[in-house]
Amino acid sequence: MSIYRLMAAVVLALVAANVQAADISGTVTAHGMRNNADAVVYIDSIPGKDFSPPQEPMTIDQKDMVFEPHVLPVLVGTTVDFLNSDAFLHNVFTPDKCAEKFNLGSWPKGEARSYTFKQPCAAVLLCNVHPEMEAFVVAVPTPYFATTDRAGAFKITGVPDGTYTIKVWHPKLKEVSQEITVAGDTKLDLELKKK
Ligand SMILES: [Cu+2]
Repeated sequence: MSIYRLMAAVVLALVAANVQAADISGTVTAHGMRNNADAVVYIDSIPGKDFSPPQEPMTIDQKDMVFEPHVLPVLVGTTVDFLNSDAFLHNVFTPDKCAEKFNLGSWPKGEARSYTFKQPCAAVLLCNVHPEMEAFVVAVPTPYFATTDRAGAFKITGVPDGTYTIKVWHPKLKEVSQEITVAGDTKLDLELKKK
């Protein structure tokens, strides 16, 4: 079989496997914020369903004294590599119990240190060298999550039809929880307000 026929077969198999899966898309309005970015929209735990975390780690970079990305959602069990891309030392620690208040020490340019998020957690990440640095890892119980862009748009892909609890987390605004029934592609608009 030629490589092209093989690729075509793989694509067709993937399409067939995804027939039942839908997208949840829409916008989040973050009232009182400069823009609508950095909200995490996700499906909360589904009774009777466990999901395997990805084998490959996710990465948060420290570059020009900024954590990139600022907000990283992951499936519980995912390992995050914290990379230093600056020519000086950075540190990463969290005061949050759900991430075991980890402190990874400090390390030079080109190196990374890792932490595996073992339970649902919205952990703030700080650097004890640069107090202005801040980021968040949001570990959630399902692989169905997305972050919003500055316009507030989000898209969760590959969701099987069903009824779920959608949650929205934001660094500064009150968490929102809402039931949703997915039967094919589904639209959802949400509003976040002050705590
Ligand atoms: Cu730093």
